[in-house]
Amino acid sequence: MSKGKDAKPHIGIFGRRNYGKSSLINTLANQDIAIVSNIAGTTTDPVRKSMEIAELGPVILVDTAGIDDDSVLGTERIKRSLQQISQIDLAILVIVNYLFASYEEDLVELFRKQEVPYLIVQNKTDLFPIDKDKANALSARLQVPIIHFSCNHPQNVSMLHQELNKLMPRNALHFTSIIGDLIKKDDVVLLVTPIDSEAPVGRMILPQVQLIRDVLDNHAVVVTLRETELEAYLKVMHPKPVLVITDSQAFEFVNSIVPPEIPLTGFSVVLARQKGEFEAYLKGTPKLAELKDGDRVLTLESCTHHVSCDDIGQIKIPKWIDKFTGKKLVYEMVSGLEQIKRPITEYAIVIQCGGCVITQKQVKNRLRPAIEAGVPVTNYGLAIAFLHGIFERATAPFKSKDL
Ligand SMILES: Nc1nc2c(ncn2[C@@H]2O[C@H](COP(=O)(O)OP(=O)(O)OP(=O)(O)O)[C@@H](O)[C@H]2O)c(=O)[nH]1
Ligand code: SF4
Ligand SMILES: [Mg+2]
Repeated sequence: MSKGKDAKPHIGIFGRRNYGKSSLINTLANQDIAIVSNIAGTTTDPVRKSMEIAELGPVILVDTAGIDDDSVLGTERIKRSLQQISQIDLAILVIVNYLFASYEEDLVELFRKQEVPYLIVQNKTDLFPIDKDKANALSARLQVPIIHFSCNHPQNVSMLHQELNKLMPRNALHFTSIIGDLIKKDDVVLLVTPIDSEAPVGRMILPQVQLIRDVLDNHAVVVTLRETELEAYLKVMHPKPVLVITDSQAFEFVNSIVPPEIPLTGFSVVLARQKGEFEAYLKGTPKLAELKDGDRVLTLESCTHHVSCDDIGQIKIPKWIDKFTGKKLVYEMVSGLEQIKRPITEYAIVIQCGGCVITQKQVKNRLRPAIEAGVPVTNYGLAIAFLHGIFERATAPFKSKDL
């Protein structure tokens, strides 16, 4: 089953300048898609290439700028290369002639910290002799595979494919069902999708499409309607839905119509469970009620170009929080991978968007500093549910389940 475009597994390639990182991408893709030259520093910024790799299927390879001890690259560029580590599911570290010094040690330390599995490609073996003892010692010390390779004579490419396949975390590779544990074959799920001035013209938004597909994948039935048709249809609907999922913005209204015996939740609550730190959200969300005057609220949006969350994070959620708490709060928003302006402990709560265009791992890494520092975290869907007094109802369908 394939995932959305940006949710494909990401493999990052790291290593010193001129070591053949871009050449390796071309070899893996079996075509010239990355620029290669014998001038050190050819790749200047991280570049993402979408491709099919034997064994793994569609992946995104991230080519990074080589950084090394003599690097003349600016610190910004180095930072951008290292930032990629939080975005990937698997790393390839390219070395040449077994040089493994502080630059490589620092990189593998970052891989370890961010729980990114990696392997080592010892490249340019056509120029430098293979030393099995050195390779075995390094592999044993780091507990990772080392593949002897030459981009000029890539006989070992299928071995590399196999190792990548072995190391790739299964959850990055396989799409897990969003609500498969809540429904069974032939169940009916009712989706409420308001079509207002904010709805994109002529299409459904990604979370709605993902859920429709998920219900169908589970051989269940999905009925989709607007909130305007909900009341009349529910009266005649037979069999009744096992679950109603509504757009979070229509939550209050839908909550007033769907009888209490029918489980009700929101698209963003469902997606928070699939992609995010759901347990931490369940604990963190009620902290919204404890905000005090002067507290800082940090909102994290994962798109740089706001695709479908235009003013939810910037205007609506702050307005609802102000109304709910009656406090004077300071709101800050960070988009994409932008740096968070202050130390994370200066924020009273962190609100993450639905993260619909990024991977689970990327959401987790984005929230890790806050969770490690004990700063409460929540997300759009759960915060909206809480601020509208329906948090309990919206999360109840999942509380009886193993999270
Ligand atoms: N002989 C030999 N040359 C190689 C091999 N792999 C890459 N090269 C050459 O090494 C040079 C650098 O290759 P790139 O792929 O541009 O290296 P890079 O690591 O992407 O370098 P930066 O982008 O500068 O960080 C080019 O001239 C390649 O043709 C190899 O296995 N053997
Ligand atoms: S939920 Fe996040 S990732 Fe999805 S459209 Fe909104 S800002 Fe972008
Ligand atoms: Mg390069």
